[in-house]
Amino acid sequence: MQLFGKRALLALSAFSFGLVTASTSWSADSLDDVMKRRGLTEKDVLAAAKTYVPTGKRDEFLAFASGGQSGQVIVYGIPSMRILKYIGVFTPEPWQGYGFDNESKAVLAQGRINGKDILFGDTHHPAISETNGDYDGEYLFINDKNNPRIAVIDLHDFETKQIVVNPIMKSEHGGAFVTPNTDYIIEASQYASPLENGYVPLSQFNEKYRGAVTYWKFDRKAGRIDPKQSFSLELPPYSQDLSDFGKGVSDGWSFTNSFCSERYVGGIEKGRPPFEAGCSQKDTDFFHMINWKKAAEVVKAGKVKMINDHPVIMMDTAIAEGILYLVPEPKSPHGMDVSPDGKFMIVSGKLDSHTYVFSFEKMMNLIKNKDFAGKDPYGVPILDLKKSLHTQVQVGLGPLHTQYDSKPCVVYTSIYVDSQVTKWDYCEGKVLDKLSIHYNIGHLMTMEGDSVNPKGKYLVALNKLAIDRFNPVGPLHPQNHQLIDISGDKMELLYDMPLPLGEPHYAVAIAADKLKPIIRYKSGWNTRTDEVHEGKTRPGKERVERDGNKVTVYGTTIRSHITPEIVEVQEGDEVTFVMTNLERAEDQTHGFAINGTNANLSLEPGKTASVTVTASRPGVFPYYCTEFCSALHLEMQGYLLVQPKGYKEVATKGAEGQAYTQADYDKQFKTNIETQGVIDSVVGYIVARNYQDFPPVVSLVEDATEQLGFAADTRKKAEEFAAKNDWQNATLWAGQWWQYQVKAADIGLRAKTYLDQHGAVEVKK
Ligand code: CUK
Ligand code: CUA
Repeated sequence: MQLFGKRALLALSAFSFGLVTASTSWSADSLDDVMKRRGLTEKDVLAAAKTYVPTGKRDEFLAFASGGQSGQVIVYGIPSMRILKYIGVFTPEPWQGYGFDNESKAVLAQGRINGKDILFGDTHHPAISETNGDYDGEYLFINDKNNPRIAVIDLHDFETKQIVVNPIMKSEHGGAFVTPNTDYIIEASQYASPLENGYVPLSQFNEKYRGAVTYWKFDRKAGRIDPKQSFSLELPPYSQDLSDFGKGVSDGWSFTNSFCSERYVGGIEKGRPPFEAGCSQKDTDFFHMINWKKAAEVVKAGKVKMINDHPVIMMDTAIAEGILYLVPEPKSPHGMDVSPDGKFMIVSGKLDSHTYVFSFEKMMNLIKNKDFAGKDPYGVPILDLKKSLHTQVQVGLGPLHTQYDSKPCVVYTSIYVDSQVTKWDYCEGKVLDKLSIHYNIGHLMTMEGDSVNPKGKYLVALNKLAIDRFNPVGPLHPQNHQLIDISGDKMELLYDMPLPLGEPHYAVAIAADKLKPIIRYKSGWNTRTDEVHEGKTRPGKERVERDGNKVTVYGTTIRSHITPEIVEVQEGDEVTFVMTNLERAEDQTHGFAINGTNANLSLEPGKTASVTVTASRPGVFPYYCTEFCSALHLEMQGYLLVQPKGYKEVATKGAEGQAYTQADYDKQFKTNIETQGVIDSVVGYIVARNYQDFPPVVSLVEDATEQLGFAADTRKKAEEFAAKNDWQNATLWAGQWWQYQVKAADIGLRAKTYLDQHGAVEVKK
């Protein structure tokens, strides 16, 4: 404490004597020197200049990538490719306390299947909520392929709020994609299975196995999916794949492609050819064209079968009502991307070198005229491929996904086998440019590229393999996201970003200025239900309540102490800590962890979170704050003491360390008075400038003022004890008073630095 005290005072006095000034010197290296030394070409330097975002500056776009097998979402900036956040979604994420506090455990518990916790997810397709087909930056949805589920993430705080489990699917892939006003989120099955739960032999595949598509109703006001208003359509047992919603002229329709329309059931272990052979025999598969608006009316009219308590429109109803059609598409297709105006649907065949552009107008005419090429085995009308096509373009071997540019008719398709991105014109049907990537691209993403208003500028190639791009880290390589400049005629590769969390499939990117996340919660907030937490605790109201063997600790955290600091319980008690972070200052998060348990909270400013532990064995269990939140962070500690059953207190001597005298008190008092002088000079420096023009400084000043208020309160306590000649308590409270002063000074210096760096000017009084 003394050492820090001297250092802090030194820093403070250095400031007050004007010795601390912003550094103006710059490295003596010239750009040429650096290029030579690091072996950089002019092209490298240009690419660097296009991606580099200097300290303090921000990115133009934010990307949300699926985290693949990690079950999370990865957030990064474009063009810098700096990772900003991993959002815990289907999998516990310790830093955020996700899956460790009771509130987020309740969210993960929504994702239980047959009562079982599922602790991973295979996330594929994130979707940002839309208003009139434009990204609105309010919500993000993402699917889990392995255990058919959709999660809702609120982009006001980047937290997962809800997980819904698909009631009829056993596997999925074609989600999450949203309607132009986010009325519905689509989820399409992948591997056909019986819609009911239970065993059905594969010999009954054609009759009993089914695909399906679910339309999840999104309640925008509640910010949650409403499962009661959601419904599904029964589909043939083709392996449904990607989906997209129509927009503009095609609003009201959705499109879902499929592979293995051969309905092969495998059996390699019996000497039969594997799935990959049986599922790629035919030249074409089918995409499903579904009138979801009409389907919603059919559900309202009650023409559904309840399966697992969930309304399903069966195929014969869908056929009779004219809401389901099939369109042949290149075999083993991937990608289903509707153009910004909704007039075209682009599909690629993984085993074809062509990409097919379907015309919504042509298909609607065929439907209107009942001009069908035939029916599938389930009676679903099939449209003629040639009559549905606008054009067909040879783009390369193994085309997958397509994204739209801001320039009319321009699109980019990922070419998996050739490891390329092909830029082409879907109106004219011609290739414009090709760029090699490293290696084996899956999805690709342009800025707001699946909205009605793509922004162009950048493209990210989400590559499946990295091979030799990065320093080797063992056989499991990171993924490689490559940033490509698409502002000119020729695509230019700018940057390789390794992503080491899982295999992202799709990603979406939104203009950063559309996102308006909060920086603190309303005080005492349950961030998972978005309500005031029932255990919200105000300063001074911290307490421990007991009800039988249930003990509830209503605690708070603030720099730099946890209240209470000592919690004594008996062996066998069930102890719940409900902790409220009292901070209002930006980024002043505290953690809370208890030895020997999984208790691990992240308490962002204003948040209340709880955790329950069972005191199953007697002992001493230190708890502490896990975030380095302040100079006395290490002292942000406490003890959970679990007494053995039947324990009787015995009096002991010399319980704790040091005894203090009047001289100690006087010394501390003098230090504090001197420190106050220094603080006053910092305050003087700030208020002499136009600090009110800088909102971050205004909130720092508020925070410092609060700390000084605490300092004044503790000074009073110190003086009261001094008046009673209780030098022990007087000295310790004087020490606490000084702690608040140091915090205020720390904040003051941060404000001063900010003002210096942002060109604040002196104001004349
Ligand atoms: S999928 Cu993985 S590359 Cu799930 Cu959209 Cu195409
Ligand atoms: Cu709070 Cu460390």
